[in-house]
Amino acid sequence: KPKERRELQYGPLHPGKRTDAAMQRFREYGLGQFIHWGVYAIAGGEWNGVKAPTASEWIRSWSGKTAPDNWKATYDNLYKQFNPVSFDATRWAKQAKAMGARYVIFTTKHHDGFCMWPSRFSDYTIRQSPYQKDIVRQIVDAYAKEGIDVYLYFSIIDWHNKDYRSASPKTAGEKASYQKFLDYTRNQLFELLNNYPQIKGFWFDGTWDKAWIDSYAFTYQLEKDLRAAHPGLIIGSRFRNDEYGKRHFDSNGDLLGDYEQGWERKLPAKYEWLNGNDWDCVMTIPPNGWGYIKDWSPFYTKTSYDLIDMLMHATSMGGNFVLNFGPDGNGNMSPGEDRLAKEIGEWVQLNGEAVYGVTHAPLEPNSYGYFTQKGNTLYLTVFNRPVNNLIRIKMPKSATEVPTAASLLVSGTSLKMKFTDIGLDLDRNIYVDITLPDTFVSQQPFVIKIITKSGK
Ligand code: FHN
Repeated sequence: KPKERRELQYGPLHPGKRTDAAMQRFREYGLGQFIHWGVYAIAGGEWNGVKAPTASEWIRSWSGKTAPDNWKATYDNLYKQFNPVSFDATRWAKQAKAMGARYVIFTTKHHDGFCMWPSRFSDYTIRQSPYQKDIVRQIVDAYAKEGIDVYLYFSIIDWHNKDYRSASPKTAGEKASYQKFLDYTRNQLFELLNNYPQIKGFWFDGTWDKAWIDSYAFTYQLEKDLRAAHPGLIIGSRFRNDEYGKRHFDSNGDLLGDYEQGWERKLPAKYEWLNGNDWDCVMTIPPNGWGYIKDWSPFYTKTSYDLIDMLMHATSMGGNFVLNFGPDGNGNMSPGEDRLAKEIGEWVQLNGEAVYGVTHAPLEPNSYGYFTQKGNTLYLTVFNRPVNNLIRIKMPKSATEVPTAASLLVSGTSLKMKFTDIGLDLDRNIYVDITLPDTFVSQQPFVIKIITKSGK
C-alpha cells in the first residue's frame, strides 16, 4: 500500500467487502468447475502438424515456427467443422454436481473471438457453425437445474474483431475504430445478461492490453451499468483498472471488483498475502493449457491427491478452488478429466463438511495439512500422517475457543485428546494432542473434526 492515499475517480465501485447474500453465497462455494470450450477444441493442441507449445487454446497465435503462412486463416475457418454431436449439457452438469462443484465458469468467448452463443453483434458464432444451437443457453439451463451457479467467462481480447487492438489508439481513425470495439464489447455483455438472466457473475479475462487499460473511464461506467442492470452481479478484479493503470488493486492498494482474481495456476503461500480479500484460484490439470489437449503424455498431469490438496489449501485461506476442464471437439470430457472428477467427487462426498461454507481458521499452519472452520468446529484435513499417530495442535494462549472433543469426520469415531504441556514454550501456547488409532487406515487424506468451546 502506498504511504499516502491518492484521490481516485475510477477506483472500486464497492469499497470494502460486500456483505449481500449473493457474495455470501460466493464465499461458501469452496469448489468450482471452469470449462474452456471453443473452436480450439477441434485442434486439441495440434492440427495438421501445427503444435501449440503449451496452452492449446492459444494455438492460433502461439504456433511458432511450425505454422505455415496461412495458419491463422486455417484456424479462422475451423468453426465450419465445429459440430459437437456428443455434447450433452446435462451430462456435464451432473458430472460437475457429482464432483462437488458449486459453481461453473464457462467460456462464452475466448481470445479468438468465437462466440458460443448466437451473438447479434458478431458473424463468428455458434450460429454460423454446423452445430448452430446455442451452447451457452444449454450450459446455463443444465447447470442451473443441478443447483450449480453459473458465471460467464468473457475475453476482452478478440482476435476476430477488426476494431480490436492491443496498443492504445493514437490517430482519430484508430480512436473511432476502438470506440466501435468498446461499444461492441458493451453490447455483447448486455446481450449475455439479457439472454441468460440466471447468471451470477462474469469472469473477465484478456484485460491487459494498453488500449483497454487506457479506457478506464469507459470500463468504470460499464461496470456500473452492468451492476445496475443485474443486482448482485459478481465481477472479479480482472475487469478494469484505475486511471493510473493499476490492475486488480488500485493505486491505494484497494481491491478492484468483488474478489481477487489473480490466482491463476498458483496458490498463496501465506494467508496474510490475501489481506482478508475474497478470492478464487483457477487451476489446470496439465501444467498449462485450458482448452482440450488430445495428448497428455508429454507432461505431468495433476492427480486427484494433488488437486484435493490444492482445494483444501484454497479453502483454508478463505478462497474457492476452480478446476478447469477442456472438452474435445465432439463434446466429451477427456478420460483423464472423467477419472479426476469421479475421484474428487468421491472424496468430497465424504468430507464436504470441511470444504463448503468454511472460513480460514486463525491457527498457525502445520505440517499435517490444512485447517478450515465453521462456527465452533475446526476441521483439520490431514495429508501427512505422523509416524507416532499423534497430531499436536498448537493454539495461541490468547485463544478464546479451546478444543473439547475430536473425531474422525468420515466415521464419527471419537479420538483421544489431551492438553499437553511440553514445557519448552516460553510463549505459553496451548497444545492439544489427538491420537489416531493404529487400526484406522486411510489411503486418502482424512479430516479430523474438532469441537471447540469458549473458555479454557
Ligand atoms: O490467456 C488466457 C488463458 O488462455 C486462460 O483462459 C486463462 C484462464 O484463467 N486466462 C488467460 C491467461 O491469464
